[in-house]
Amino acid sequence: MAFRVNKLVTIERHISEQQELHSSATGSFSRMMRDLLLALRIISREVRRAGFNDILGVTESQNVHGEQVKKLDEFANETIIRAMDHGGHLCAMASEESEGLIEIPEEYERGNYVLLFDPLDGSSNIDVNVTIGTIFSIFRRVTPDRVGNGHEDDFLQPGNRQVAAGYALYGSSTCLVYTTGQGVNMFTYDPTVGEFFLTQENLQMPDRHNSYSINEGNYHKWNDELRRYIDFVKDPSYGHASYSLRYIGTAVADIHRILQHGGIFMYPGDKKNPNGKLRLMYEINPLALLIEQAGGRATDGKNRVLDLNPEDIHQTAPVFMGSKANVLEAEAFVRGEFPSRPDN
Ligand code: P6P
Repeated sequence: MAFRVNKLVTIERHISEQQELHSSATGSFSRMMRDLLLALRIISREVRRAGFNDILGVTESQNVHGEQVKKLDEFANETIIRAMDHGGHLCAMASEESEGLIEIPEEYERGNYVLLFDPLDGSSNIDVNVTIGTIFSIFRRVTPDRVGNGHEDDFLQPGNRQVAAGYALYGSSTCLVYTTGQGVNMFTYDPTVGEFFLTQENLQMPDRHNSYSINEGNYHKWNDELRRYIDFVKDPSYGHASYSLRYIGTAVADIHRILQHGGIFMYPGDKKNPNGKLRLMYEINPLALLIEQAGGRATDGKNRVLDLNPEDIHQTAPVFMGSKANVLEAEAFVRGEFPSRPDN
């Protein structure tokens, strides 16, 4: 479990202390995180005010996936771009809401990192006041010139090469959870002082928990192996307590619960969408890095998702992630290995 923190540590101080641990650090990453935090504070404010603003509801535009773009999506997208495009840390950005790469305006310096983000995950929940979040993923650029604009090659890297990943969650409070590969830390936002305070250090999830998170409405589209797993978790005659179903419809919120309490989240492939629905680069990869850093497991039902070599920035992938024992159990079903009921 995570260590609850009493000392008052702001995220800025935590980032600078982390930077001091790496003698080669130039401070560029710290300054990039500072700029991102500004965007997240502004998005959090707008989310909290959305009920009173006229930014609820939809715009007339659609994103690359044909999904109606809601006004808060657009606001979050623009806020991140405006906060991040001039700091000199990035050579390009990619967003769920933008089909192509987002270039750094020519008047600004380019840097050695690329940022991918889902500005507002859980769009379908915006108008019904259910938790939504912002997910981000950061890679070091790989293109040889390292001075010009970023290229698609800088983005199409396996998730195991992320230098940082995290999310902001706009729930009963706003929190930030992120990792740079040295464990998972959580910060809770106090809007009265405008600071994110460290609330959980080196978060480690339980190895197993009897809860599962999946859209059961897709049951008819799944293959028999997956159906048998879902039937199994609900059937105590196999000798386990029946599982609870928890599904918010905002992946980052479901994963936040799993990081704290354990369990398994699944968005599998099905007959209609064999590659699932969640996007590999800016939803699955960052969440999978956090899950692994917190002691969990994240696969596509067979292969570690962080080892998948992407071919397109917006590609989707099936995903099973959460407590290690739960994910391994689900993978056994996917392989066609079914347990027998204990002798009564
Ligand atoms: P469904 C939100 O739009 C999202 O991308 C994820 O955050 C969420 O887990 C999933 O879609 C919900 O999809 O098909 O269950 O409504």
